Amino acid sequence: MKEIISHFASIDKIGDIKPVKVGLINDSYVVRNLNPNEPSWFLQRINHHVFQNVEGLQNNILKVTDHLRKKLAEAGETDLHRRVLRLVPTHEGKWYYRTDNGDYWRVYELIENASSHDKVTPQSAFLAGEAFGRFQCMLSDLPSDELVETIPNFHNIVFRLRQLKEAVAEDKVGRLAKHRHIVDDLLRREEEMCVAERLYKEGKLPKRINHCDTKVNNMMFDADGKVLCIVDLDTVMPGFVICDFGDFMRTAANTGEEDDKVLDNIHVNMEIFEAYTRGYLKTATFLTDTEKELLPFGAKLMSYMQTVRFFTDFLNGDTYYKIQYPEHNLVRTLAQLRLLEEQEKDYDKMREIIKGL
Ligand code: GN1
Ligand code: MG
Repeated sequence: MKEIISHFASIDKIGDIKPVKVGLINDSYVVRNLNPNEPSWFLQRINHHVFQNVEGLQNNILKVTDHLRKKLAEAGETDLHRRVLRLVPTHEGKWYYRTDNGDYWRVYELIENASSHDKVTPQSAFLAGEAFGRFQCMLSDLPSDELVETIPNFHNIVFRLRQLKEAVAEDKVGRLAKHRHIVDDLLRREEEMCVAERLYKEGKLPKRINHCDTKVNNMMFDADGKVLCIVDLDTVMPGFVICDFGDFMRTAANTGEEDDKVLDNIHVNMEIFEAYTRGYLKTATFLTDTEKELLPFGAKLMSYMQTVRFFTDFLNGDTYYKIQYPEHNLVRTLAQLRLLEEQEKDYDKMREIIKGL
């Protein structure tokens, strides 16, 4: 590890290296800088099976962070090193380092005195809503043809359902028989869930630059509970804003865990839903009426899409998401499906809240 970080930083300054458990895709470490006047580092091994175009991925992140930094500076922000991620180049001036065995690594400056949370209060949900709206606003004039699609069809539910159907047809590891009812449960909702893709084709729903992974813990707060910045920029690419809205609700407005084994823990936290929406509508001033109307649908769509993705991975033998125990992807599937059912029960309430706002 020390050898890897030394391609980015001066070897005589490197202190402790500790793994951190964040996310289901990349491997992350905090590397302490022995020079107390300079920032420490956040080292990541990029999962290049998931992100197959690492060059394109890193270029995206560079463009996005440069753009955000420029916007923040124009708005008079001074604490720039904590308000936006900053990549650290290698000694050769590259934005990633490839080892002889084909692994890819990158380094960010560590954002000090900041933390992310798996649960939020209504107050912090409001601030989070404002922050994600602002994030989309700041990126709205970055030409989207300058970004590559780091994972093609990432939030395209038509594509995700095709992957599910393939997994069902192949049943590679013989896991289908006991769980066929899940396939039925999912496919019964197929037509409804593909409505956004249909509206897009008809020119009624735009794509905008999205974060595409607005999990609640992808946002850093300072010690006073103020939002500092949005992290995990791997999937910033054009998409439907209702998906970013929905992914936050999937993770933050759930009283249970993403992989809760106790399904009765799982309900929609309506207070969080209301608070986030209020914050988001305040800053996301670009939304069309169709987008606003589809926000509660976005919440359902993302729980549905995550159910489809977890279950597809379960059927394929757990090749995509990191798992902690053998049936983890099944447990995740059932928890996300329950969340979807809860959101369906509360759908009219969610729509009322949006109308009221
Ligand atoms: C993955 O690794 P992480 O936690 O940032 C996934 C997201 C899923 C999420 C589910 C590139 O995100 O799309 O919503 O797990 N990222 C990728 O927890 O597939
Ligand atoms: Mg991510």
